[in-house]
Amino acid sequence: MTDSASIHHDDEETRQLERTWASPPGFFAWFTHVNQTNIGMRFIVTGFIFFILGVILALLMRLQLAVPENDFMDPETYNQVFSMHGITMMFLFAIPVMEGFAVYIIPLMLGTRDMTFPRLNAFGYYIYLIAGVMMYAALLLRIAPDAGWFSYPPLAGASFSPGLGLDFYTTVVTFMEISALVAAIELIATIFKCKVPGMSLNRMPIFVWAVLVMSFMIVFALPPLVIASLMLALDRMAGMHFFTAASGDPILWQHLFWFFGHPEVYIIFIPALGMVSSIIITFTQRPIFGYIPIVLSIVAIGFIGFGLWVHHMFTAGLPQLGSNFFTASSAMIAIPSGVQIFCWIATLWGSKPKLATPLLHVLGFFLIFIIGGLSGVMVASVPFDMQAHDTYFVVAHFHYVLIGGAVFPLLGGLYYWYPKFTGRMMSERLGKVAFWVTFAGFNLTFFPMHKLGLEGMPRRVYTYLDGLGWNEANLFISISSAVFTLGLMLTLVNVLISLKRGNIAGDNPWNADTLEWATSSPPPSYNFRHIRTVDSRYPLWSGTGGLEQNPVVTGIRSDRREILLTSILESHPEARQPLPGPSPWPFWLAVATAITFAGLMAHLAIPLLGFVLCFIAITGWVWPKRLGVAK
Ligand code: HEM
Ligand SMILES: [Cu+2]
Repeated sequence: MTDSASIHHDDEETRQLERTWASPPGFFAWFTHVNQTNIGMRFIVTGFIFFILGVILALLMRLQLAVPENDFMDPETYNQVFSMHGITMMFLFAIPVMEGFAVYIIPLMLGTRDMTFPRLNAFGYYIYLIAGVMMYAALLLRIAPDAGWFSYPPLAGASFSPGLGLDFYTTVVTFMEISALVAAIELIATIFKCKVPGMSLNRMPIFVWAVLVMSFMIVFALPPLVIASLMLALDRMAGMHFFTAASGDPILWQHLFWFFGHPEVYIIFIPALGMVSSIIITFTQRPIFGYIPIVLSIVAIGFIGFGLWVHHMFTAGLPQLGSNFFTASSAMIAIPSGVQIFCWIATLWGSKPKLATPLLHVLGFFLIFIIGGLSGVMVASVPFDMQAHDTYFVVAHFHYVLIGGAVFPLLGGLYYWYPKFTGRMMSERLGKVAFWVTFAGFNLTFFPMHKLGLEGMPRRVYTYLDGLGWNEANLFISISSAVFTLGLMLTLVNVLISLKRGNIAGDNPWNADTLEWATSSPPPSYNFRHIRTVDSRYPLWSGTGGLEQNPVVTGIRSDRREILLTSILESHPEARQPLPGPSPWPFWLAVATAITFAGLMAHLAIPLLGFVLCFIAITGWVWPKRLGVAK
């Protein structure tokens, strides 16, 4: 392939690919983009913006709690702020950011040019964006939900929470879940059908496995929440009594909510585990120890994660036998988690790993997550939980799990994939400083909360009395939360300045093993010029020549958007699949869906109008036209 004729041919085809896959320029055209790298990056950036907002709300809470009997915030404002902190972190930050990383990276890891349903992908993003903006508009207008992110009735019912706040919860949260579900379905289809030939299931990178399990969990965990919040909406708006009065049952809400809520934690945590594996493989420059045990334990966590939800309800007065069962299943989750930790340690053992910032974050994750796991085993036991429930002990525990288990790996993943996203490296020096400040600030903030909890400080209180012995710890925690935030801000600064000043990364700066590093950084709109087959779990490492030696798939058209579909298990080529190009309709359908849901809060006729608008948008979306053949 060195004669000038073929090079000339190559250039011609590259130009054609560029034309075919280009996203049209201009402000209005922005709303028509569907390429997976565009949409994935939007999820990531928007998710981090909501993270910043969530942290700001947390700082406001800590400002209020810094001293006893503070009147910086009135109780109502505090309730909205703490509810929005939880809602933001769980719904607007953690799931979308994880899905954003997946949407961006998975097709690259699989070696394909895009996802299976690009327009659906764009639709999911706009749903998410509109839902987030609506929630924050409600907060600015002081009509945000104020009964916590779990919104238990009867407190969340119409008689104790009149006004629009909880209506926002029941309608907008439901609406927002469409986005997560859409992305999950898209990821499952892409992982099963778009792997490059030769990438059989047992050669898929662990991150891909993790995203697959996360996506299945989303598909099974979110519908109960959607149904529960619709029932709550009916209670509130149509005078029904699913959760209140003699005919209803508030415990039913708790079951439905936590049947979603506990898996939700794993939905955030499992992709983070995948990131950890990717980072460990790359920085030890070794194949992972125990690929199959790791994959099996990720799958096991996915299953067991659905059998634990009642441990959030030990104080609700459930039968003793049931509680015992859920204690056992909660403790059981430690087994697959332990298997993974041992496999990682075995991979690291004796490998002389390079202590770059991504790996530092992984080590930070180990430490923090183990502490969170230990306090988890403590609260999994009913007698202990009777004491600790609804105290700051639990606040400490779940921040150890959520921030340790998800945010630290995520920051590691950010440092790791930033060069792929932007073509530039982040500063290692600033990255290390940021890591240590974040790590110290985190522990100084959340560790003392264990003590406060054991001393009886309840959670979800807007203030506390003087003389209870909680003053010093609270002041200390509030100051530490500023240190923690400072660490996070250093990473933000690093992200921003490296955009312009970072060293040029090249295709594969870390000498990593997976296919996303086999294309330029940032990837071209068509992801890969040549679709190459793979013959190992570590395609960029295997053999002497690596990927360059492998046969190329030919026959995929470059004059229209087209991807190769392969079989699920063995990844044999099956069909060529044309994909739709840019379109404004996903955006308009998202707007119409938003009108349908939000309209519920104002008048029952508005959703009817919304249905008509949705119908129009769907018609536009599916209107047949010739698949855009680039001239
Ligand atoms: C600067 C970092 C953070 C600080 C200082 C912080 C602080 C707090 C505080 C003071 C509460 C209220 C506890 C209560 O009264 O019950 C809280 C609740 C909560 N936080 Fe955070 N947090 C931070 C980051 C996070 C992150 C990254 C997540 C998730 C990924 C998270 C998830 C939650 C959840 C789910 C709640 C429960 C809200 C509720 O009860 O409705 N937080 N946080
Ligand atoms: Cu749980």
